[in-house]
Amino acid sequence: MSYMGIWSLGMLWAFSHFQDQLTKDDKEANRLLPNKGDHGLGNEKFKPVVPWPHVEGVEVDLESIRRKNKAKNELNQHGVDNKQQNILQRQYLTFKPQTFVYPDPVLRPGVLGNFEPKEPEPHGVVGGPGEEAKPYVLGPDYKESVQASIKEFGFNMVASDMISLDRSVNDLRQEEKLSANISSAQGLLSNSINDSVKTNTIDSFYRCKYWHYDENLLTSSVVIVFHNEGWSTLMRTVHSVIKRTPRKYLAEIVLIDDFSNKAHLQERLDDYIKQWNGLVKVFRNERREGLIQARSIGAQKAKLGQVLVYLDAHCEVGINWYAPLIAPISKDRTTCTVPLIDYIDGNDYSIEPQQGGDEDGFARGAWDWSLLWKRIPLSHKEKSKRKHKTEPYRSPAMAGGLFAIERDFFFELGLYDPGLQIWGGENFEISYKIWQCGGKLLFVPCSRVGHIYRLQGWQGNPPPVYVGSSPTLKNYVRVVEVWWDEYKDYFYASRPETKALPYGDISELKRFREDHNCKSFKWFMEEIAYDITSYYPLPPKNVDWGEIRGFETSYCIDSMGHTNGGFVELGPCHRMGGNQLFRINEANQLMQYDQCLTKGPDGSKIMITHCNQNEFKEWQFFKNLHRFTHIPSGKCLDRSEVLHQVFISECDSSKATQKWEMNNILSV
Ligand SMILES: [Mn+2]
Repeated sequence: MSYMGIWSLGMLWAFSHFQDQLTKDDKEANRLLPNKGDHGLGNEKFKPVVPWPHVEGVEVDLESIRRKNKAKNELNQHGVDNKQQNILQRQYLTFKPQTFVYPDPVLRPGVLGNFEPKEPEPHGVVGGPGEEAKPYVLGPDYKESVQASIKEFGFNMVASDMISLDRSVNDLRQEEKLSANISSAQGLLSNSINDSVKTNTIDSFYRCKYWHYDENLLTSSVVIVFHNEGWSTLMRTVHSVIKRTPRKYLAEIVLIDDFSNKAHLQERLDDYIKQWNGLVKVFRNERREGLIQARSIGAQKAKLGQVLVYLDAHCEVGINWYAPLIAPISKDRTTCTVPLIDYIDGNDYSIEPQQGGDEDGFARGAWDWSLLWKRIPLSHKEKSKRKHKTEPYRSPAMAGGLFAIERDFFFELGLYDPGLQIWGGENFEISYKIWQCGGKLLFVPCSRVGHIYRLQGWQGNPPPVYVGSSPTLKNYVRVVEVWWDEYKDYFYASRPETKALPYGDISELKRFREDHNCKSFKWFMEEIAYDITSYYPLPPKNVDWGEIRGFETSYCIDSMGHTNGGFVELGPCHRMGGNQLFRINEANQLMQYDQCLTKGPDGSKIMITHCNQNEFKEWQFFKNLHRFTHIPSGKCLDRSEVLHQVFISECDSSKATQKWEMNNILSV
């Protein structure tokens, strides 16, 4: 495997796309790849394209920035009457100002962008499996080993191991038809309008590949966190970055091993990365820190690049992914960017755009009120802000695994909340922090990165023992307590069981919000996340919630994990919440997560099904009578203790099976 990797890497550099942009020194350096024994690529030689403070690894002194800016803020307060203006100014003073001037990218229709490969990219192995991201399907002989690898790693590692680490990929980037309207606007953008008029007749589509970017882009450290990752999917991530990133911008690739215990991630990995002469580094955590804190550790370790680019450990970057992703950050250091994330099939390794979004497949990152990640179609408001479909657009939130942020800015933001554990909620924390404290979060259509989604049947990675119960729920509570202001009630309405969770000390984070004059969540919901409530309306208040127990029995209503039309049943009460946790709200919905209870097709048995805000408003709970009434039928909630069924029947106050109690259950 490693032989194949090295050989194909050599092929790659023979075809280097960027040769005409590179200086003589760079060409020399490239020829040294791979592993010619020279240290031409050593860290000490890496020079940023744009001089920048802190690139040599001096940590940003947050406290002194705060002190300095506080003094400035106080100065500013004198004599300024307009309060709004004052707040705005104070806010932006809390971060280091942008000093570097970076020109806007220019679209020249028909003129190949300056960062584009001049010819189709070479195959890793000519005609090999999975080249051009064509599906690679294994025969039935492999069934057992494939299943075993999915269980262990979440992907079909058997197929992955057969595909070149340097394979070519398909180009999924957007194109758009040239309209008269856009054509005239184009004159404003392009210096070489004559060129574009001439070439329009040849190629009537705008494409990502016609964008031209100033070459004074910031440099990057690519940070990849992994825990017990499969070999070839991890290394294909690294290979793809090296293959498709212009060398002069790639300061280093920093691998953070979050306490893996698989043999292939030890010496074999150390040996393998030697071929890149220090360009690729591995740091190992001494205990399992979890994805979130391991990313913060990655920020500390990656000191060479001006920008930190975070990638999941099972990705492949797309053609010319770098310049479009980094240009907005070079322009404005408080901008954080996210590539469009494509779907790599974990079975056959084909790559397609993600489903969903608008007619172009564009989506904004969002959440529902229980803080689950959602994608919603790009709004008209955002569309109207752009001249071209291929321009970056604003998103309220990111998915979390893939993003780019200026290193110093990330430190100024305090990295991730150190109280967040393992997994979950950190994507919202960073998104809210960026937006509410004066930064921007952009999705970049012309920067594409494929991500392999875990397949069903993966055994997963259990959290380490030292982490207490419900780390993800605690993270959610920290995030809403710090950032959501009065909106946090909507979270607790959706997840009442989290009300008593001990979420730890958040005073530091509250202080951060204050020191940086961060805006309210209400401002954020109105100005940036204005479209979320039309997809996920604010939930009504709860009337009651908890387990629904047969009165004075040990049996509770249990969804059995059924959703979308399954039946609920009666099961022994376990007081763990989950499938036995329900809530009844002021809109008369009896719910579990985003599902409602209603009567089934036979008019009697109770089923559970997905519901919107105005659906299945059917229930009333009379606490003193121990009775649930089904309003449309006038019947009462009933149960059969023998068959464990739950249904509605004619109300009869003498029937014990129609008596219920609802007891709160708090997560611990
Ligand atoms: Mn992932």
